[in-house]
Order: sequence, then C-alpha cells, then structure tokens
Amino acid sequence: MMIIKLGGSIITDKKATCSFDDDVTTRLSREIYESGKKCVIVHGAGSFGHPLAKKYGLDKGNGDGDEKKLEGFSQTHSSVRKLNLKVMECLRNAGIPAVSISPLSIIRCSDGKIEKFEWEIFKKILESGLVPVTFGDVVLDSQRKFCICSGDLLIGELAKKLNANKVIFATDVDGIYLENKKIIEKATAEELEGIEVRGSSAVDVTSGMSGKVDVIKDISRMGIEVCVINGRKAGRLYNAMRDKVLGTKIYG
Ligand code: IP8
Repeated sequence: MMIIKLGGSIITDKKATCSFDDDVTTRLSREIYESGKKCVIVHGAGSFGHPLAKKYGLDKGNGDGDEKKLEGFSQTHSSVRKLNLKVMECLRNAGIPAVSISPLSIIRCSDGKIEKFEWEIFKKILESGLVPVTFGDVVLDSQRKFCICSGDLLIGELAKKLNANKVIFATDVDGIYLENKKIIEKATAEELEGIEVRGSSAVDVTSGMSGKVDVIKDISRMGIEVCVINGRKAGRLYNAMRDKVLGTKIYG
C-alpha cells in the first residue's frame, strides 16, 4: 500500500487565494486510477489554507484566547474543506471510490505534535475497498489550544501505522535539489542529512520543502521508500506509482 501526497502547490495556485487547479488535479486523479495501485491520498492546503492561517497567526496557536483567531480557525477549516470537496470530485470523476476524513475530527495535538490519532478508520476504509483521502487542516492542541496539522505530518504517522511500502510526494519541483539546482536522483536518509534543500517560495506556514525533508528522513528511516516527483509534469505520478521514478528516490 502506498501513500500519495498531492502538494498544495500543484492542486492550487499558491500565489492566488483559493484558486483550484482543476486540470492538474483531474490529470493526477486519472494517473492514480490508471496505476491500479492501492493507496491513501493526502492533499495539501495550498492557497485555501496557508494565506488564511498566516493572516490569523494560526501556526502560533491561541494561547491567549483571541476571538479573531477563533474566527480564523473556523474560516480556515471551512476553506480547506471546500478544497477537499473539489479534490474529491476530481478523484470520483476519475473512477476512484474516494472518501474523505477530516483531521480535525480524528486528531489532537500537543504543542504541534500528534498526541491522539484515531488512525484505525483509514485501515477499515482501505479494507472495505474504498480509498481514504485526508488533508492539511487545523486541529485542536492541548498546549496551544489549536495548531496546524500539515499533510506531511499526517503522512509520517500514517506511513508508520498503516505499514506503507512507499510514499510519493507530488510537488511543483523535479525532486529534492541542491543549492546548485542539481536534482538528487537517489539517496539514503543518511545521505540527506545536512544538505541545503531548495523548494517552492510561496506562502507556506508549514515550512515547505525543508519541513518535508525532515518528514522524508523520518519515513525513510522506517525502511519505507520515499519519492519526490514533479506532479505538474504529465505521467510522473503514474510512473512513480509503477516504480519508474523520474525525480528523487530515497530509500531507508
Ligand atoms: O499544505 C497545511 O497543510 P499542508 C494546513 O499539507 C493549513 O502543509 C490549514 C494551512
């Protein structure tokens, strides 16, 4: 079983608020369907989540009980759900029996880290032949009152709990690349340590590619293969799902 992350930077235009890329999401949905592989799908929040989360300072929680932040929490949750509905429609139209699970309902964090996760629902849904879909969301936090739960954080936990054999990050870059723009084609988690990573510069309250590399290291240390590919280029997701990776492949 594999986990696919559809990055917010490819399913939305991160520079324009709430702008969904229907064409790219439709094509990626077809690639997932045509691969014939069993998977869990996680998508980022892109321009439906990050600008709002930044505007209301949601990444810093709500320790001071600010009412504006409560409004921001509610608005951000509703906005990422709107994005999720659009993604779900593309997946269903491609023939994928997708069902949505909102992180807010099943996750509680403590100081930004997952402390309670009712992950078994993913297992049950997979066993029933359906395809579970979840997304970057805002969730409750026992220390900060609330926090942001990124799709990448979810993937780290899901990969471990569901015993995934592969995780694919479909991003807006050709892979993980070095300061000199050279793509790393293959590496171990150890080889990734200490390298200067480059990535998207759009508004991102969950630290973009550098945050992703930390998650990638954690996942590959569990012995799970991780691929980073460019989802804006046709066929790359399909090929990565069929073991032909054009991008970066990290192995544990
Ligand atoms: O796009 C962020 O999720 P990500 C979630 O997967 C929010 O990092 C609400 C900004």
